[in-house]
Amino acid sequence: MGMLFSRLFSSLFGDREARILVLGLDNAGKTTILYRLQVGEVVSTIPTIGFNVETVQYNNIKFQVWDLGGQTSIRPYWRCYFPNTQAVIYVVDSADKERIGTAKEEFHAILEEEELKDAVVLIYANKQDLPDALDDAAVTEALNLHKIKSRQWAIFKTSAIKGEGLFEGLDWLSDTLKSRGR
Ligand SMILES: Nc1nc2c(ncn2[C@@H]2O[C@H](COP(=O)(O)OP(=O)(O)O)[C@@H](O)[C@H]2O)c(=O)[nH]1
Ligand SMILES: [Mg+2]
Repeated sequence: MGMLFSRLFSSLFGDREARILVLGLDNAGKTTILYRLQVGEVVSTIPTIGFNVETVQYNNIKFQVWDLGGQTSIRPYWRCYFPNTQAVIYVVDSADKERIGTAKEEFHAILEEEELKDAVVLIYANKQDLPDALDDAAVTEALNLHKIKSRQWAIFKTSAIKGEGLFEGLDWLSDTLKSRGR
């Protein structure tokens, strides 16, 4: 995995510090994905304001993860993490139909953040191994992805548990960032 990752990401960002945010509702599978990628040690920190941020540093690329939804009072503090973000990986529990509406609202709220306006967006329709999971077309519809204008995005079916689809998504991300000269 480490080698594959090098191929995907080495020299992609030069020496520049880059950030990839991995976001989504709690229980979507974000932490599982972070461990699945096996690119480094996951460090968990709780800033004074009180939300849990998991970080993996891979060369000059920082992957950072936290849960969306819940407490609105801490949201302004998320902005500390937005500068230098090249990409957002948005993880959806495709089997959680009850909360897919919330997942959609949180997603579009994140896209409206000024400092994330240039970030490309990769959506993982996760938990595809569950029998009642929505497929990528259904998640596209549920999240209203076609509403996204002037931003590159793609959706991939994944199973973090089985390790499926994750690298296909990262391949797209890598190609997309490369074509933008980043
Ligand atoms: N069936 C299935 N379960 C998953 C998948 N990804 C994560 N999970 C499970 O979903 C739960 C929440 O995962 P976690 O990574 O902690 O979600 P987070 O809150 O987004 O970080 C855990 O019990 C995981 O084992 C998946 O692709 N398929
Ligand atoms: Mg987590």
